[in-house]
Amino acid sequence: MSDNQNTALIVEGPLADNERIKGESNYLRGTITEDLSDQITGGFTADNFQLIRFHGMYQQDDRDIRAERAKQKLEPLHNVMLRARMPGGVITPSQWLAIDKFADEHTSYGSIRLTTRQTFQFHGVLKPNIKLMHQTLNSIGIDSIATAGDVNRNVLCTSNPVESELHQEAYQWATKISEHLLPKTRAYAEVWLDGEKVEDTQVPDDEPILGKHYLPRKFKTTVVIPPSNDIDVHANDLNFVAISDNGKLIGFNVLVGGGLAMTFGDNSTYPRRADDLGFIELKDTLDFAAAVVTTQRDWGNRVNRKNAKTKYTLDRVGTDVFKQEVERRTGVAFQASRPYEFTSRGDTIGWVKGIDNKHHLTLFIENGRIKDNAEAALKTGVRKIAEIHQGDMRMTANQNLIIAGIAEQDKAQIEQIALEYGLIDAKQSNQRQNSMACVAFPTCPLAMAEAERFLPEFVTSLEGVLDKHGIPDEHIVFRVTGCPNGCGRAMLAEIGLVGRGPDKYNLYLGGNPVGTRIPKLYKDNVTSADILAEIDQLVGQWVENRQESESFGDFVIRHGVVSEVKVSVRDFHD
Ligand code: SRM
Ligand code: SF4
Repeated sequence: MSDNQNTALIVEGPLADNERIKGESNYLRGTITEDLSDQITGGFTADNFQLIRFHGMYQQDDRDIRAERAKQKLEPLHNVMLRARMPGGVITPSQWLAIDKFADEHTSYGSIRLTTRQTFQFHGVLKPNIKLMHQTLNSIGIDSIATAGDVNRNVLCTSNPVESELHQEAYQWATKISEHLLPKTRAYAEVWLDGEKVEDTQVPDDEPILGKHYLPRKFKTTVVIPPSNDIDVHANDLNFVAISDNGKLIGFNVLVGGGLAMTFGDNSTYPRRADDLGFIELKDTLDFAAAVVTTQRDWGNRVNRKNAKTKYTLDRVGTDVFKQEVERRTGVAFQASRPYEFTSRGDTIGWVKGIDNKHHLTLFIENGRIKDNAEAALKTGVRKIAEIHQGDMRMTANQNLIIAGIAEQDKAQIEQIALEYGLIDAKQSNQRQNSMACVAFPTCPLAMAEAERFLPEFVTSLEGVLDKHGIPDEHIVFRVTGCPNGCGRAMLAEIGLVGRGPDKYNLYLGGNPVGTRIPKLYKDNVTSADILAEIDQLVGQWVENRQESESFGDFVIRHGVVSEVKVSVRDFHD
């Protein structure tokens, strides 16, 4: 819990410009429709640049060719990235076939990118194809409402449906929470799906939960089933930790205030673990979800966006004050937290058999990038599986893909396809399967260093280090993010790299394997070669001095290499 309790409930001062944009947007419409028909620019202008985010899109350009285009006096080649809303990451094979086709025909990168929040992104959709994209998705039951912007984002849920009944219940809650917290404006249908105009219906828009100005900042929610922490609760504003009795869900512990982003040089920003507020019964779930969201809506910092997330609200007003307000709004008191334990975090790659006798195959997808290239035709392989698969598919929060609910008689054929297209590869090390990077270059406008394109080769070097020290089958949770926003969740890794500039990273150490500890800065602004040398030396010390089954992250703290981050606001920057 925070040690910084000062009960200024509302931050006074001139509001951030995003507040004006939201307030003047007519419930997120802006002038997006006018911009769509403007042929002069390939991008969106003024406020619409921000507003399209609430509809699940970001304006981008290819940074690899930006300088060259500028030399030719051309505007950047604007396009959009779309992020779909897929609560719990569940997608049917027929939906997959449709998105696979769209990626081929209408995106400049021809790929489907699985994200760290259990959904997929299209990169490189040009303006003339944007409406077609939304209409194609709508025709298969997918939308991209509120996957970006100051709203509750895609709701995550533990991926592997191995305990089928419990997973089904948890997944249904993820879906219900997502629907409950979704913006109610009809702007999305009106702008992208040619839905009826609000003036014609005579029914005005209303946002009973989010309000006309929506939330102060992005908001992230999960439903997690211990002992797996595959969705990384501490990266999220609001978590419902499933508490079960004899395989039946009976309620949730509610964890609030996690988040990983920071800004270099601004010590008022930091990654923070979520606090456990207590246990609630199932029947109260939606009320508590709304109460946490509305408390953050009313108390979150609307003056400074850098300090606007729930984690900062908790540290500013005090966790107990926040908790009491949530109880006041629901009229229900939290009960004492029920015991639970996280014992794992990564996905279990390969086959598992569920308690319903169905088989689930988790495919490791490096950095979530599904594409055909010279080494492997992963995209074709997934398509071939989707063409015959009778169950469903699940995108994981570790950027992998589960082919779920496979009957015994279909197992061999699916395995055969996965092997043929490189989706199962016995040569992949545990280290590779427990390494992850954010997108970064060329599409991310905020990237300071490479991440996705950097990771594969660096992991090969890491494998070399483990091999040299005689532990080729072990792994250290390793993550890279191209800037301090932390999309690859390096701030929950045992070894985390955070991009500072071309081939320059900050090296953080000391997260733990189950993702309940924030790592600490060890070396600032170092090259990848220097980082590798440091890791080589530290792994040598770990192997020589570790206690029985002591993880690398635990070792570096016990050995005094870095100090432990117990309370972020106090320890992270000291
Ligand atoms: Fe993220 C912004 C990609 C998960 C914290 N993130 C971005 C943008 C949209 C850049 C931008 O604002 O223009 C990136 C687009 C890159 C691209 O070309 O695709 C981007 N974030 C991603 C994804 C695709 C990374 C990935 O490799 O999978 C993840 C998409 C998740 C999804 O499906 O919704 C992604 N982003 C995360 C996570 C991890 C998580 O949520 O588990 C975090 C850290 C957790 C947290 O929120 O604290 C994260 N992204 C950010 C931030 C910093 C927010 C903050 O609190 O300050 C930004 C920048 C911002 O919001 O201003 C950002
Ligand atoms: Fe882009 Fe930074 Fe997020 Fe990586 S961490 S995707 S570089 S915003």
